Amino acid sequence: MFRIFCLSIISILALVSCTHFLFQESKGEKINLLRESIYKEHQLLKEEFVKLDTEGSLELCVPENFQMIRFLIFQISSMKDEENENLVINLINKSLRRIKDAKLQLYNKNCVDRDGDGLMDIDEKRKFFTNPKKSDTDGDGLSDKDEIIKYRTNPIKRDTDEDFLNDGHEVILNLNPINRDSDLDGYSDGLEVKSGSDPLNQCSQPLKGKRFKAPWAKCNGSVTKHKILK
Ligand SMILES: [Ca+2]
Ligand SMILES: [Ca+2]
Ligand SMILES: [Ca+2]
Ligand SMILES: [Ca+2]
Repeated sequence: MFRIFCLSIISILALVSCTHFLFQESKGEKINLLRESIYKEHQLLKEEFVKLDTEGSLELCVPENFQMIRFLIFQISSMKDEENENLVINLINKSLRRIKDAKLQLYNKNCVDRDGDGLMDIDEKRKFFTNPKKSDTDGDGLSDKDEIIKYRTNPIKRDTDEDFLNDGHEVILNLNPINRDSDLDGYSDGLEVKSGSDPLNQCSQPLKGKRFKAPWAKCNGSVTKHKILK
């Protein structure tokens, strides 16, 4: 009887220890699998980020998001061997959400416009070569957007038509900033303003100064000459 009792006890102990061993092993495997999947996710995250940022578009479109993603990836890299899988998973998920959001903004052309001139930083840098931190890059009084869309002037050149009147001044005077001789009388707008003649009237002309080659617009009446002011 005692022998049977002893054998039962030994069997139970063996079973408990075996179960404990199996449980430990499966827990270890699970952790290893989890680590492996985290590592893979992290690799994919880094690859996607590098691919998106190859041309620097992401940073130009969503700079704050970009900085955060870069920070999160750095954090994840420095943590992946530690015993805090849950935190790493959270960070990876956070990064993936940020990347998804950044991609969507880039795709929808919903990028930042730091100077508020209506042109996105990414276009100012890549297409127009204007300053994304200055709404009026050339300082002629016209915003970059107005120069590009409305007046068709050069946003990085104060005097687009080179008539010695800057673009903003011409707009104020109702002159054509992309035609150096708005009234087509042969005298440049700059010369007319300097001499006191009317740059919008063919019958009002400077007394002296260079005249462009004909043909000129005709004056219906008599011409008044104006002396160049010093
Ligand atoms: Ca802008
Ligand atoms: Ca301007
Ligand atoms: Ca001009
Ligand atoms: Ca003229």
